[in-house]
Amino acid sequence: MLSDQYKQAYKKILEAKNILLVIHARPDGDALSSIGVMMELLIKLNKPFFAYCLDKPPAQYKFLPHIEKISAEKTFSFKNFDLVIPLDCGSMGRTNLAKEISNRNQGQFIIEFDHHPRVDDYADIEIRIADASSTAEILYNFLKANKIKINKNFATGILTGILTDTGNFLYPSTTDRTIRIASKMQLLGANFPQILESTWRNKSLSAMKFWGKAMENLHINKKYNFAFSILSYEDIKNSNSSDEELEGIAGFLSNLYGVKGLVLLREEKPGLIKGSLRTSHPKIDISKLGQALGGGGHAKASGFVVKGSIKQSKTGWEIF
Ligand SMILES: [Mn+2]
Repeated sequence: MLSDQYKQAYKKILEAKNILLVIHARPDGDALSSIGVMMELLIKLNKPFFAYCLDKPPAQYKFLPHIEKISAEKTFSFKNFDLVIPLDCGSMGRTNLAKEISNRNQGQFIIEFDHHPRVDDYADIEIRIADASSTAEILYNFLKANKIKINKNFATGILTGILTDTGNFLYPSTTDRTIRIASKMQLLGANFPQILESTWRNKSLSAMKFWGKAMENLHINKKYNFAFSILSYEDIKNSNSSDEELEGIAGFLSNLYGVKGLVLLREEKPGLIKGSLRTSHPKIDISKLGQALGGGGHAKASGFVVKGSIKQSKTGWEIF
């Protein structure tokens, strides 16, 4: 039972002496909110912890509680932790601690909080709800199950994670529960307009023009009733757009009516193509296509990376 897992996880946290928190590389709003919620809890409990992420948080998230405590440097000794908590990581590889986790000592315990479909089975307590909107939503359940009072910092983190991972309630992962929790978070002090200002109404002119480029290059393959758009390395190089902005474009393009799904292909570095897959079709699990191409993700939002270059030709686009 999940509620038992929440209680066991909390018991382990209360017993732990030194805790390592980790989120995925190139962190998004949900990952940063989730680690912020966990830091708020550990600070309240007076627990020593280290918060680690391979990459620095994007500047737009500086409003999140405790975000300045996240370190992108591995300045810790892994063996000194008796509890490791990966949040929103998807797979062990995305923690950048796969080696350490695989070779961990007996007595080093792992509690995983995640809403991605399972890739690796490595946690001692695995709290995974693949149809939750966000890891932040799962943390709400966790706080609730353990009767922890939700203050403004918790509420801000939980609402930010929900908003950023659902594209502000647009994606099919938004359920009645998600909206109910979001509404509670606002009542408990989360500032919805301020979160939107920081996470959504923050597009630069060059970013907007870049979105225009993605829309201009949007096509529908009639045979499969599948939409695609392309951003070449040249486009990306000139745009200065962050990974999250690019994901946002894929989310926006998925508003296209009447298609089964959509792929946004972009050459991020010369010779490396990233694909973002989206569908809002109730019967399609697009993560299967993502997995077939060596990637992963969710049923409605998935992605992959392949080697190759994109060039525009007279007849369309060529990938080689
Ligand atoms: Mn997430």
